[in-house]
Amino acid sequence: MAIPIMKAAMISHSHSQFQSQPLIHSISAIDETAKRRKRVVFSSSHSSELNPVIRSEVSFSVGTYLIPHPKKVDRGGEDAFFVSNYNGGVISVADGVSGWAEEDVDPSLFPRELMANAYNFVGDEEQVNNDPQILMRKAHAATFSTGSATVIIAMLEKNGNLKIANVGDCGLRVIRNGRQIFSTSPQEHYFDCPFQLSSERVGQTYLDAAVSNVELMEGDTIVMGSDGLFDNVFDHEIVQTIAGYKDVSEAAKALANLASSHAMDSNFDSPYSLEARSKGFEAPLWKKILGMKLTGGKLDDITVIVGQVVSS
Ligand SMILES: [Mn+2]
Repeated sequence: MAIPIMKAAMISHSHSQFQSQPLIHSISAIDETAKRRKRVVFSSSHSSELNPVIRSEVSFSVGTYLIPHPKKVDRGGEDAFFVSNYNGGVISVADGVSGWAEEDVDPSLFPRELMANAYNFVGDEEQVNNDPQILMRKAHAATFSTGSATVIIAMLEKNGNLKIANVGDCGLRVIRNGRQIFSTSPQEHYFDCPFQLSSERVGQTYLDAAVSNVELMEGDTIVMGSDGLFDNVFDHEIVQTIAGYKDVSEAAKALANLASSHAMDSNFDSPYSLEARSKGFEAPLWKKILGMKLTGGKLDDITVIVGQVVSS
């Protein structure tokens, strides 16, 4: 049965009841795994002497931070992610589509199972190791929970080639020498209804993924996140924030905290509210239909992964 699923579109109200609540780092099996592996420095025994252009091999040093939606703190939110140190590093975020709660389905189950499956396939199955789209296909096929999720997977090869497969509105930015040099683009059916992998036939598949390749260099920084980051923090703020931190874990935490404070600020003109206005949502219609203000951040789960390219 086709179930129209929309993501929750919550603009914070002027007197947020959430502001006094502590923001607790999500605890889940996947998150624990990711935390244990967040320092990814790969040493290699492979020689590059066959390559006439001598480049040192590279890998990601990774920091992660997740802040659940203020109303979903007790269950850890509906984002999931993993970090693997396979090859130069494999990182991924999945964002459970919250509309499933209206069908009495826990929206966190699908993305968590999807990420656990993807993590388990990495390194074990030869054919997935060079193609994030194939990894996405396998992980999706192995996921039996009901639900749906947006998902992004990025794989770094030791020669610096970053392969990205993206379904929906998670995203990735590449920053080099203080400037953003690459960004993924979100895919959506209509405002606030992103492409999504689903347990239902109506959803998208790996074939719908936007696929990108970026040649990374030592010193580059990538920022991957769920829409909770990109709906609340502008790209120039990401670049600015990253510049202030050497430690990737500190950088990820700072970005997540910035997204969280913007999400709860009803006066902040966020990327999300700009997008809403550009799609024709105007007060008072906006207020009337959604009971929300036109400005403000978007309350959501916020996942941030910061990866710095280091020589290994
Ligand atoms: Mn989200």
